[in-house]
This record gives sequence, structure tokens and C-alpha cells, in this order.
Amino acid sequence: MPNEKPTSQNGSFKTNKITVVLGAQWGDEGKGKVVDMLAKDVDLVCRCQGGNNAGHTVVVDNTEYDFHLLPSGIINSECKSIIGNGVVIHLPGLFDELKKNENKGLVGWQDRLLISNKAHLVFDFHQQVDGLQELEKGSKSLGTTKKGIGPSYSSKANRNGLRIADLIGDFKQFTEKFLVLIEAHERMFPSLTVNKEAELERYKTYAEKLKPLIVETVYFIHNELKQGKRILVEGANAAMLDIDFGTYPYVTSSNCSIGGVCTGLGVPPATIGDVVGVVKAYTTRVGDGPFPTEQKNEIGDILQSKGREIGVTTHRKRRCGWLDIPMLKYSTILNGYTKLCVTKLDILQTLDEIKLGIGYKLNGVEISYVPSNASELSNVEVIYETLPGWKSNIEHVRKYEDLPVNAKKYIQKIENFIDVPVKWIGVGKERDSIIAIK
Ligand code: 2SA
Ligand code: GDP
Ligand code: MG
Repeated sequence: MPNEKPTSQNGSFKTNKITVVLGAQWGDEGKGKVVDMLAKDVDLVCRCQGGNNAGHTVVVDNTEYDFHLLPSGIINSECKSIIGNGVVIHLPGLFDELKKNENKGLVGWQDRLLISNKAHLVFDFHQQVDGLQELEKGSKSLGTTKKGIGPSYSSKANRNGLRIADLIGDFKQFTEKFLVLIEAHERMFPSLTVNKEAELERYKTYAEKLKPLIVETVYFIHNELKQGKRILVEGANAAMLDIDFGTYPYVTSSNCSIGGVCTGLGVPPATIGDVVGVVKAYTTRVGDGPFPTEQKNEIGDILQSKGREIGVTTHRKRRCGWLDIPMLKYSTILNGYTKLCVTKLDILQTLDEIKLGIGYKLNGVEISYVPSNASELSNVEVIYETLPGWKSNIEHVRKYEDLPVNAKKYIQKIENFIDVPVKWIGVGKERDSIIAIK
């Protein structure tokens, strides 16, 4: 855990291992809250992938913060926050987010926020393109957040994307590259409307505002590790939205599983210690794509309304269903969780019975894997186990022993199926609404 004493590693330098927090389902498991909880014991909180498609909520003393590009550790005055090279940054969004949080009481971020000069930029036109692509797909749309994430990562892969380093370097060269990038997109999307001059003027101002925040984050993180500093990584989105391992094409455009930590920060795998999988006590998904345990019925409506399952970025209603064990097992294989945090157990407290998806059948035959093909995954039949509910309020519970017996049984079932210890249980949205298990 983050507060462990420095240990020898690789024989090369003394270091604490990095703790990683990852979404184990389709996102919105409550990663923000978990990061906020662990951030009190660390020196550095880093985002490694995604952009302002993410929406991470932290509730402190009745103030609700929603973070999109800023690491959730930013409200902790004792630790620094890094936006790593793997993140795609929409600068107008970043500065709006800072302003909004300043209005909620955030102070001193200028001394705590560091941004990689290798991070790619998301321009407004990338967001327009995101919208146009969704429109073109019609009924086959992905349900993106339209934050320009896919188009920006496409520019990166296409090697004509622009990075922070371009912006804070020679502005003449930035201008040339920007115009090349825009013109390439105008050829592909003739309806695109970009006021190039105004955009360049705007970015000139951003460049000056950004300069004090920019560092070579690879060296910075390496040096922090060498000094035995404690580092926490805040994954965004989740395993089933991973571009390689998720329900492609209904995924985001980054690696939101463990590999994205190494590529998105420039840290070697041996520096990673605990991997905390954040698991919502049921499942939600926002956007399109297969969702085997989805409940398009009264149960789904109860989970949606009691769980206030509304997108933090787009305000879309999230689709809801039962916990999906085959999917969680797959996500565990990918990420190698060493600890689990089960969140939102309180949301199940009114139900007479709770179902757990424990297996899949495809064409009547039981299968032991999550199909890679989206249409096959849409056709799986879920095998359920039904457990009795506990029908009592658990929001005040702070000790595992004090949970109702059926709530404990539910947690034990998850632990047994996944074979990873559950170390925390969320029973409310507030910072202290958590049960820590020794
Ligand atoms: P994109 O915009 O290209 O990344 O969208 C591709 C898919 O990824 C999903 N996605 C998300 N799923 C859950 N939560 C996310 N963040 C917001 C939140 C979502 C919101 O915290 O609630 O407000 O709607 C997130 N971001 C991307 C997206 O729904 C697509 O299925
Ligand atoms: P993230 O994207 O994984 O950080 O999750 P979101 O912030 O998008 O969504 C999680 C929502 O659940 C937020 O509104 C949180 O305040 C809330 N939340 C987190 N943990 C709990 C919990 O244990 N119980 C309840 N009732 N709400 C929780
Ligand atoms: Mg979210």
C-alpha cells in the first residue's frame, strides 16, 4: 500500500511501489472516491490515459467535485498531481475545469499540477469530428462522449497530432503543424467549420498559461520513485472500455487496463505494486454496446434511480444491470488486481433478492470466456445465481462485522468468484462512507 516503507526493487534503486486504481467494469465504479481515499497517504497522483471524457466524483464535506482531466488527488494539498503523456488534453476544458473547482474552493493547484510535454492536444475540431462520426454511423453509433477523444488519439496514431511540447515550443512551427492537421480533417469532413486564426490566437494565450506547469514527467516520476516517494495512479474509464481488450468497437480509444499505466506515464512494470480493482456492486454502462446482465426492467430502473446513475460528463442516464462475474474474472486476468474495492453496496439495500451473473451460455452451450465479437457477446445468455437481500440500511456501517449477514454473504461470493481480497466496501458517496477490511 502507498504508506509502506521503501523496499529494494530491481537492485537498482530504493522505491515504494506504485499503487494503481483501475475501473473493473465499464466505468463509473467510483474510482474518484477511491483515489481521494488513498491520496491522503501519497506524494503524487497521476492520470495516465483518457481525457475529459472521464468524470470522477469526489464528495468532501457536502461539496461535490467532478474531475475530468484533473487527477482526483488535486484537492489534496499535500500531494502533487500529474497529467501524464498518455492523456489527451483539451486545454479549454482543462482551464474551465480549474476555474470551476477554484469556485468550489480549490486553491494552490499552480504549485501542485504538472503536465507532460508529450501529452497530445484535443482541439475543438476533434470534438466536432467526434460528433460528425457519430452522426455518420447512425444507428450503429458508439455513444461517445463527443469530447474528441477518438479523433485526437487517431491524430496521435497517424503521427500528425500536436503535443504540449509543440505548443510551448516555436509557435511558428506549431502554427504550420496545426494548419496541416486542420486541412487534413477539412478534406475528410467538408462540413467542418474552423476559425483557424481565432483558434491560433487562443492557443497562443494557453501556451503562456501552461508553461509553468510543464515538466519532463518521465524523469520527474523516475526521480520521485528513486527518492522513495509514494505514487498513486488513477485509471480513467475501465477495462471493458479498453481499446484492445474491451467490447470493441464499443470502447474508448485508450488502454484503460494496466498496460496503459506503463505507456501513459513511462514507468516500467516492475515499479507497479498494488493494483486496486474498483467494482461497483452491480453493473452500469453509459453509451452503446453489449451488456449481458443489463436489466431493461423495474430492477434496472431502481438501480438507475437509487444509484443516481447519470453520466458525470454528458448527463446521460446510465444503463444498469446485475454484477457480471465472467466479465469481472476477465478484467481480473487483464489487470491482475491485488485488492478490490466494492462500491455502492448501499444501493442494493432495498432489494428483496439480488442476482449475480455467474456464467455465460452461447448457442445453448456454456462458455468459459468473454466473447471478443460484440454481436456474440450481445447474444450470450447469462446464468444467474439468486441471493437473498438484507433489506436494511447500511449507510452508517463502518465495520465489516456490523454488516447484515446477507450483505457479508454477497461480498464473500464476489471474493470467492474473483479470488482477490475485498479490502474496502463503499456504503455511500461521502469521503468517510467506506468500510476498510483489515
Ligand atoms: P469516448 O468519448 O470516445 O471515450 O466514448 C467511447 C465509449 O466510452 C464510454 N465512456 C465512458 N463510460 C463511462 N464513463 C465515462 N465517463 C463519464 C462519466 C461518461 C458520461 O463519468 O459518467 O458522462 O457520459 C466514459 N467516458 C467514455 C462512452 O460512453 C462510449 O461508450
Ligand atoms: P468514476 O468515474 O469511477 O470515478 O465514478 P463516477 O464518479 O462517474 O460515478 C460514481 C458515482 O457513485 C459518483 O456519483 C459517486 O459520488 C458515487 N459513489 C461512489 N462510491 C459510492 C458508494 O459507495 N455509495 C454510493 N451511494 N455512491 C457512491
Ligand atoms: Mg465516471
